[in-house]
Amino acid sequence: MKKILSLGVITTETRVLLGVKKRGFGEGLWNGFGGKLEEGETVDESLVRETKEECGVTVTKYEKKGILEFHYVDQEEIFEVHVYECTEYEGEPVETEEMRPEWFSYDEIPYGIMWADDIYWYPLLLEGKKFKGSFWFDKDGKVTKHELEVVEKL
Ligand code: 8OG
Repeated sequence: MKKILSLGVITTETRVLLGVKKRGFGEGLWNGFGGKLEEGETVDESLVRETKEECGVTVTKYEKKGILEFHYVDQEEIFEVHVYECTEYEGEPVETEEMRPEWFSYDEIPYGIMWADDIYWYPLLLEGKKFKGSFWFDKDGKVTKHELEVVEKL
């Protein structure tokens, strides 16, 4: 079984907006904004809703840049995460119950406190590339195997 999730990275020319997750899956890690799809929802709709819930802004311009599959040892379900770059939004980022947002310049992205796959694909996203990949994690969240390719279209 596959579970589809959205993940949006808000970017400017020099910085990315990340949020540190305050609870639940991935607690303590910096990540983009997004999550599961509610019933009847499209991936785009989930991206917009989750981003608003997690950091208070409404993304108004976004493009799908990647599709990543995550395989975890202790979960039967494969997570299929649709990664978006969001370049315009309305509102100001605020801390919510779920996340605390902060801007990072491209050369200060805190990969050491992010999901272990992120260091592989953020650089592609920030270079404007599109990509597809799969990552396998061990029980400690380390990447044991991965496949990643740049694609013309998704
Ligand atoms: O609804 P919830 O906040 O639990 O959604 C999890 C978010 O985290 C969603 O945006 C997808 C994203 N996510 C995973 N796994 C991974 C991962 O291995 N790496 C990264 N960067 N994001 C992930 O669910």
